[in-house]
Amino acid sequence: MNETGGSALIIVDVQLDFCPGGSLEVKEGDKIIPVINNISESFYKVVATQDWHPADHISFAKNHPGKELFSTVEIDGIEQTLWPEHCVQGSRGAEFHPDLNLNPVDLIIRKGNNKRIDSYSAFFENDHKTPTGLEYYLKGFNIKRIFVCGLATDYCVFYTAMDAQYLGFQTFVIEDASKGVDFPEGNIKASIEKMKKGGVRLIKSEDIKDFI
Ligand code: VGL
Ligand code: ZN
Repeated sequence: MNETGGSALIIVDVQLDFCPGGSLEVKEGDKIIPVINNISESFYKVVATQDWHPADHISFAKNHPGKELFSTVEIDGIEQTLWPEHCVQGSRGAEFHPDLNLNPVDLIIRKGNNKRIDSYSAFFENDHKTPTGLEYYLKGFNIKRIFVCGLATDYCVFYTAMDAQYLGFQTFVIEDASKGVDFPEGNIKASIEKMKKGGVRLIKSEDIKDFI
């Protein structure tokens, strides 16, 4: 913490289902874990998010008979991608990867626990209105800069970073501490472009000391 406020790290969804062997695996998703462990002790506050769905969650294709995996449907006016079943509350796949160092984590935000609505961002559900409370937590500690990393660059990292920037935090995405699903193909690149356009800065973990 300094006179210009503090810096927080948000570690997004480093859970077994998003790592190799998981039901919604991100290619080489586990490779970012040592990079995250290497930097997480440098921040004033560290938040980890955990995707945490009931088994009857609307984001699971199996809960929409006749619909294909990865197709989209509209629910309450919100476009929803239909994913394989993942991060079911209390399941092994919902656990953090055992190699992730949780000791520096101050707060765990669980998201996606309302069966009617998905929640990619750590700040709001996908209606972009219902808050998780994280904004107030971070503002309560005078956090001004947010560094986002984790899985997946083109979904939960993307929406978390865009919301952080929108909420007035100076926002950074640590590229080598994040990995994407790239669905549909090209989505990682497109997401990075959108983040840059929105004012989010993309940095490398070795450079955090220049911004923290
Ligand atoms: C995520 C799809 C569905 C993510 C979560 O963590 O990026 N993606 N649920
Ligand atoms: Zn999910």
